[in-house]
Amino acid sequence: MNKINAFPQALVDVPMHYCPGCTHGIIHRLIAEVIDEMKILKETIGVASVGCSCFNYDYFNFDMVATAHGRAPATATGVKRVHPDCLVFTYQGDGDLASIGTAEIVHTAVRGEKISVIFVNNGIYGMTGGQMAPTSLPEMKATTAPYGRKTESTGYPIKMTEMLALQEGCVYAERTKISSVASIAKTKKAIKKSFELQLAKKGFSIVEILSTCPTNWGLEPLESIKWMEKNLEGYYPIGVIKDAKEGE
Ligand SMILES: Cc1ncc(C[n+]2csc(CCOP(=O)(O)OP(=O)(O)O)c2C)c(N)n1
Repeated sequence: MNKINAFPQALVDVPMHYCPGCTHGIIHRLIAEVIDEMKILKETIGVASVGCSCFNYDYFNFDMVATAHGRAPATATGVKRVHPDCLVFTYQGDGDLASIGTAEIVHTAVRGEKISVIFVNNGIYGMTGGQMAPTSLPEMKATTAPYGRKTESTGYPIKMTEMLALQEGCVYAERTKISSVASIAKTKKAIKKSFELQLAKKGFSIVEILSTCPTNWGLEPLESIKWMEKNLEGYYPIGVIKDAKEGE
């Protein structure tokens, strides 16, 4: 029998700790497949941040660095400058990237650090129990916003990827989602493009991935996907936000 797909070398074959319906595991697999296809297992260094994915160094079969909440882009800056020929990426949730680490991510893009950022946006603080994140939608319920997010007192959801795309140092920014076979394939393509641009010594790039948190949203996994497409995607449209210019 012909094997059409093998377990990625870049992933460790152990059960993951994620809740049913969480998309972190799918995103890990996509990153691993891209690393396998690009044959860069020994030249990849990932930076794990804080949040549900903080243990992803147990799942990736390449070098990983654990860093403090929000500081992954700063850590990745140092790693990349010491290892300019390695592929360096951060893996960050929205609480991590858009709240505690806002300064780090903005200035890393401004400096045009040649790193890739995988930004997993589920609109909530997952690991710590479903608190409101800067990306939570208006009227979205969270444990710290039991009546829903009120824009009068907490402002509006932050569109990080659009903001980062405005910076000269950012060469590529795309938002994708994990909801279907087609959208998963598109997400993989975006991750690959970001990694290829980095190895071609272009600048900073970010792939924002709209994802789900069934546990903290209080929905079944399939309902979560529908909710994500109807609500999160309504506020954060998917597509290429900034494309790498020809010959850049
Ligand atoms: C400086 C600091 N503040 C707060 C925390 C607690 N904390 C750990 S994970 C987390 C939420 C992470 O949410 P997100 O980045 O959205 O990732 P998710 O868990 O949803 O994947 C928080 C607030 C911490 N570890 N360090």
